[in-house]
Amino acid sequence: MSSNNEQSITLPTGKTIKVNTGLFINNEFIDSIDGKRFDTINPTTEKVITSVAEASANDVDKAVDIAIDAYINVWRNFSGYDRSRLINKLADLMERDIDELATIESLDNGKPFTLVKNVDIACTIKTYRYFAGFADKINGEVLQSEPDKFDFTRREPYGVVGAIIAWNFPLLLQAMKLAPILTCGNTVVLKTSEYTPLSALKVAALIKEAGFPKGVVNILSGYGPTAGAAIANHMKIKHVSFTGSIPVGKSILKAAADSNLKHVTLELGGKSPNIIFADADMDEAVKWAHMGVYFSSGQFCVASSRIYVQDTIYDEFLEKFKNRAESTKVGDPFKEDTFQGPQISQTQFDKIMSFIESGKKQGAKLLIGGERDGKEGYFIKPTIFTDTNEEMTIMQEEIFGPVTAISKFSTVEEVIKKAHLTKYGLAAAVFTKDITRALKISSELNAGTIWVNCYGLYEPNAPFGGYRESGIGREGGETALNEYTQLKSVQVNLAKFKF
Ligand code: TXE
Repeated sequence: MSSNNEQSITLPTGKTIKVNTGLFINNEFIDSIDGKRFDTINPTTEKVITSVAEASANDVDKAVDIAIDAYINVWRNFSGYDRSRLINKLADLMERDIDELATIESLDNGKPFTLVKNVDIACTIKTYRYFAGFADKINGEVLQSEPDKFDFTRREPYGVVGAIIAWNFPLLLQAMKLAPILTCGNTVVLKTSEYTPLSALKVAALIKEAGFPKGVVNILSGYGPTAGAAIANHMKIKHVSFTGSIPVGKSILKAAADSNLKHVTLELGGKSPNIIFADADMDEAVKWAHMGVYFSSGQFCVASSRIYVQDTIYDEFLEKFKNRAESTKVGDPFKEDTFQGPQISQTQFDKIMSFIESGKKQGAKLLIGGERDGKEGYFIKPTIFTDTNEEMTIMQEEIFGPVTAISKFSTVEEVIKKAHLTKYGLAAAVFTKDITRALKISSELNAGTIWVNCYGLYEPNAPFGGYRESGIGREGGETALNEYTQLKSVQVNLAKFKF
């Protein structure tokens, strides 16, 4: 290993690439203060890819002080136009290095290379460009004032924002945090997931190359209870933005309250219902529903692990969906036609298998799958349950794997009632040709995103976030600018003192 933490990684093709594995602080890749490192595992082979520096609370302190310094002395003096130019430059560099980024992501996360390139990274770049366009358009408003006053508002950055992300979309989640945070003029300390530190470090190198000033973006690899908790509890961080599980989201909210009452954005899990009416285009519904649960090996917060099908088409849908699920190409993420890679870790593999066991024990019928695929890697066969009821654990908890339950319904009232019988409210979908019904149901469902005749589509201009326990705040869309700025009122007196 060289002094700048650069390590060589051998790819499945035998080719090697270099990755910086230090903590990215002040535009340098450095060792952690206590010298600790941890391994990152390839979920396809269960073998170690490399090790990365591990941040502790002391490293978080160091990064925060540097980010504050960068905010006060450099970044807040940048014009919106210059921030925009840098963010767009980063997007350009990601486009240039898209194959290397996709390779690193596939290796570290197990996502199929082709999908990473065409979906994850395409959405990532779009997100940076979408928000870059706002950097010089963050406006306050002139308020209606008394005749001898001039009152207005300003939208101002927080200073340093903390961000903590999950492993399921490492590049996209990073963009969903960094793009609006930086656009709004904040500096940032971002902790990646301990399962997928590598692609963010490649982005860190591109951030430096793009010309971001030192200390504006700081990226730490590390664990949740140490580095993550240090961010959530930090007295100098004014806003923390988190993507991950509900229990950790709640702990972040508590830490924010117990420390400095920092603002909090939480993007948490889901148990999203996909509702298919008898008049839907059957083949389209089957394709989208399949994508809606098996994409990313079911490891996405909006995955539909509850599919409700109207009784008159239930048998036909089930047959077609089963056939499509059985033909899913599961395996090597670097094969061009692979659709489903491995689960991220042994822990997630075990958790999903225990959900499958609970489904069987509680009386659901396992139609297909329910077992490991192959001998090596954390692969699980696409799994379908039928004959479920709403009380079963698999109908209540986020499974985060390639597992869905297909149930019958007969009326709109019945399916809406069932759709609402969980604590979540992240997303839902409706398939029907009746636009009146689609719009009525869209307004009745308690979810932050509703898809009509499609599933799981991502647009950076669409606000994204949860109803109920699925989250607080919105990422995406112009509204994210409100998330990462604070609003100030300025009242100017134009008259003599009258009281
Ligand atoms: O998430 P965690 P895990 C759900 C999904 C999955 C389950 C567990 O159901 O099966 O969560 O996944 C950091 N203070 N989602 O264990 O633990 C951690 O280091 C501060 C849904 O991986 O929530 C990582 O960076 N930070 C979700 C991030 O939080 C802490 C995506 C997420 O880890 C921390 C991922 C602490 N005390 C999982 N403990 C989605 N919304 O898409 C952990 N972290």
